[in-house]
Amino acid sequence: MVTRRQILGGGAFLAAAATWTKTSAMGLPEAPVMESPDMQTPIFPSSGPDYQPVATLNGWTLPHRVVGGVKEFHLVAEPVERELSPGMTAYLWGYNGQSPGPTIEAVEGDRVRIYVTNRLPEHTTVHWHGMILPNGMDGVTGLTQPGIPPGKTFVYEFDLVKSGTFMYHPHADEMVQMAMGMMGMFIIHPKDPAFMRVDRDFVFLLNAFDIAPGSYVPKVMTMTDFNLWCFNSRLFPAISPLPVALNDRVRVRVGNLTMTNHPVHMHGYDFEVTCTDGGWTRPEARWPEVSIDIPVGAMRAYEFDAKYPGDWAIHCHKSHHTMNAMGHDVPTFIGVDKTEVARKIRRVQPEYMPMGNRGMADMGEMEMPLPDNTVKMMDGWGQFGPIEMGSMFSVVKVREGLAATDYADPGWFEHPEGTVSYEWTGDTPVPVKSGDAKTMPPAATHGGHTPG
Ligand SMILES: [Cu+2]
Repeated sequence: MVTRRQILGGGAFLAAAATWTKTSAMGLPEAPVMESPDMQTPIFPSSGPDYQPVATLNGWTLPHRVVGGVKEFHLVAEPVERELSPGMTAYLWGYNGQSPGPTIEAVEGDRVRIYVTNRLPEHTTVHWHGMILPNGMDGVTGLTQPGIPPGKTFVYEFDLVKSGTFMYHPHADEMVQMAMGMMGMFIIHPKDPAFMRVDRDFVFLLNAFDIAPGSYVPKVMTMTDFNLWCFNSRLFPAISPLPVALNDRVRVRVGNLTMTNHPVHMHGYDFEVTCTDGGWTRPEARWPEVSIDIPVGAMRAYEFDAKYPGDWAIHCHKSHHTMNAMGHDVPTFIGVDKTEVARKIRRVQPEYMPMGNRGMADMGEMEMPLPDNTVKMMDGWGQFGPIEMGSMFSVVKVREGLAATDYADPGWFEHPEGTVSYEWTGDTPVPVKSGDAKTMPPAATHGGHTPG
């Protein structure tokens, strides 16, 4: 009788085989799938060094397991249906049910093993943008590895040698796969929990699609003339707000994987870039900003102390990027009297509505029939009326008394009496009282905030 030992022919091999068997029995790590496009509550660490987890706008963090001290993750590259906004769904490619893929979070010094299963109709790879790792783990098809064929699973394994904000995306048929929405963020928290500690840490990607109104699949050949400009594959007013407790130290990390730069502007504060995808910015190398240009293929993180309560807009400052699906070859009619021509057209087309002779703000409240699967050019209602924005726009909501783990939308800001711009009616204005922490405070009364 031939024994198993005789076939394997040696104790060492047997030991190896046993190890293999054990790993095999564990199988691939679970590959969770996210159904919802809503922002999921951050996952606080249950072991290892403490850190403040990130909140991904309209996104989530990929759970992991630990095997022999290695953090194991499982990404599945696959076609997904992503709701860009209620009423508009895109057929994209992404990871684990969503585009962008889930945010991966780990800690400096960790060793990670990331299984990547390819369920796309063509090969793919994953490139870990900004990371210091062995060359063969860099994920460039043909250069550092063969493409992962459809149906196969490849393993990436490396040590996380530095903390910071990184991205992941394919380096295989890159133009198509990124235009289809394949990308995600990779956050490495510092090993020292006190280093660069914040109370709220938001992260999102800037991405763009060209999807004709009424259709579902992005045109992948488009180079610059995209019509949907997104925060994390989502369009305002469907983008999560950024809820912040008064006096929180806040970080906002923004990655750009579109084909153009985006000057991200936040109202109500000045702030400083504290991190790029190259690493943390030294304090002596920072300067105050209110708009931060995010170059193509780059990440910028900025920080501020949330001293001023309110609903503060955060948006791309290219005004075309705060408009949803629109045609750009529309002539300008400002100042043109179209009354007579409209009267004539209505004889044959009774619903005809002349547009844009006073500007285009009317479109914010206009109820027009839309083709299936598209969104209004500008949308969103605030407590004072239509916001007339779309696409790359959201609101930082700074509130007194928000619980540290509360990321729910706190609703609209209740403005203290006398602090809202108003119509002049000929009376002598009453001065707004100062010294109240809830109003825009003068320098001496910064809401009692004590640094640190
Ligand atoms: Cu922009």
